[in-house]
Amino acid sequence: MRLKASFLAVTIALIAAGCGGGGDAPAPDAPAASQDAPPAAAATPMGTASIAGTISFDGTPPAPTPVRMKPECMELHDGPPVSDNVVVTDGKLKSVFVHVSAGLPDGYSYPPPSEPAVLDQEGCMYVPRVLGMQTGQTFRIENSDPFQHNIHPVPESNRGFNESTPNEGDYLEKRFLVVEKAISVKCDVHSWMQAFAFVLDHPYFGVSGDDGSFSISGLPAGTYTIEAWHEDFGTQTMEVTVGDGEAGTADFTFSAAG
Ligand SMILES: [Cu+2]
Repeated sequence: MRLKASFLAVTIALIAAGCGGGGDAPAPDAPAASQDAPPAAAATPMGTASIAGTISFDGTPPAPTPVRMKPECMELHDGPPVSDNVVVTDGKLKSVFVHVSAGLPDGYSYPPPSEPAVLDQEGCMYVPRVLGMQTGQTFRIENSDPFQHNIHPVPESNRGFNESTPNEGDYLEKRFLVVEKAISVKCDVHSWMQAFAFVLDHPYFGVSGDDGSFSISGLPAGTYTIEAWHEDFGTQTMEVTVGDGEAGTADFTFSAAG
């Protein structure tokens, strides 16, 4: 969906550029600044290659630790809630953020998709725990719980905030404008709540699901560095080359040893 939306935005940008400026004789009052604009917005190289993979966990994963929640939160869980920082199912690791960290062609920009990146507050947990978004994309934080949460990201490069969603159904909409990895998102009401937000200037990222899988599509042909990050097990990278229409593979294995 994200990629489709980006493509749509690019298409619209192309149409707009065609209608507005084109031709051999630019309007005499065209702003000089347009000379400095990235070649970009009108020529984002969405491609036909993809890279997918599975994140495995080697060894015995640490046992989930019980989370001692406030009564208002406990009521929302069927059983005792446990931490979700390490979720391993059949040897596959969830919540690994995977993205293209190098190899994209220079000189292009990728407009943010029109739909928001959504982080929910549900049972006094952030869902999903790890998410990605593009610079300038709407970051919507929703509240599915019948009481107050506050959302307190602590970025280093972006502007942080600390605001509440008092009631069920409330939401905040924010934007991060600068590329930044693993922004810690906390709730000052419920100290155990933790999410990590990644802000990238392109759409080529994914997060491993319950089955450890991720996929990144719409890539131009090229050789890419794929970076995989887990909050407890560190960062790994791998180079993958894909041609037009090709499906590349990037499987990673994490372990408690790092
Ligand atoms: Cu909270």
